[in-house]
Amino acid sequence: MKTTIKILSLLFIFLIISSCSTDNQLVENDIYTCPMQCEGDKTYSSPGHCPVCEMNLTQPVAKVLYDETDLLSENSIFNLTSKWQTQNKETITLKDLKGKPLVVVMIYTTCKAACPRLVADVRNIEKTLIAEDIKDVKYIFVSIDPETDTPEQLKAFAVENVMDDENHVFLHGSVDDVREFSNVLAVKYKEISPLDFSHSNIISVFNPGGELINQVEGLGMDQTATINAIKSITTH
Ligand SMILES: [Cu+2]
Repeated sequence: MKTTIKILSLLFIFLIISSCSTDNQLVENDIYTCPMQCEGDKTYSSPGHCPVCEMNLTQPVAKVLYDETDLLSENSIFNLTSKWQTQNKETITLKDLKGKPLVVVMIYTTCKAACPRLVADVRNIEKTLIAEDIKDVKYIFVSIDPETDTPEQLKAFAVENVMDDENHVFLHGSVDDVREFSNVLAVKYKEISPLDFSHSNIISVFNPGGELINQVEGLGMDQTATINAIKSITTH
C-alpha cells in the first residue's frame, strides 16, 4: 500500500512538472498576428481570425539576419586560427566572437595621444546605438603592444574605462598574430620607442559572420556610416 502511494505521489509530481513546462512553451511560442496588421502590432495568444478583417491569424517568422550555418565566407575573419587572451584570461579564437556585429579597433593602453580619443569615439558609437535600443553589439579592442598589454593590463584598462563587461572584449595576442590581424584591418603601426607606437586610427565594423562591412579612419570623425552599417545588420 505504502509503495502504491509513493508511486502515485511521484507520478503526481511528475505530471505537475511536465504540465508546467508545456505551459511555458505555449506562452513562449504562441504569438499570432493579423497578416494585414489591422490593429497594428497587436498580438493574439491563440490561432483564429482577425476580429477586423476576418483573415486567419499567422505566426510571425523571426527575421533571419545572416546565414546562421557554420559555413564562413572566405572573407570572414573567423577563418583566422590565431589564439587570443581576453582581459579575463580566457583563450579564444576570433570565431568565438561570431554571432553579433563587431566594432573593432586596435589600440595600446599606454597611449597618451590617439588611443584615448579612439576609445572615446567607440564609446560615443555605443551610446548612440544604445539610445536607439541596439545593445547586441560587441566592442573589440585589440592591443598592438602585446609585450606591455598583458591580460592583466588590459583588465585594468577595461575597468578604468568602465568597459569591463561581456560586451567589451580586450584581446592580447602574439606579435605575429597581431600583425596578421592588423593586415586584415589595413591598420598600420610601428613602435617608435618603448611604450610608444605610431598607428592608424580605424574603426571597423564586422557583420555577425565576420565579414568587414565598414571602416572609418580618423579621430573624432562623423560615425554615421559606422552606425548605419550596424543598423543594417540588426533587427532594430
Ligand atoms: Cu594610440
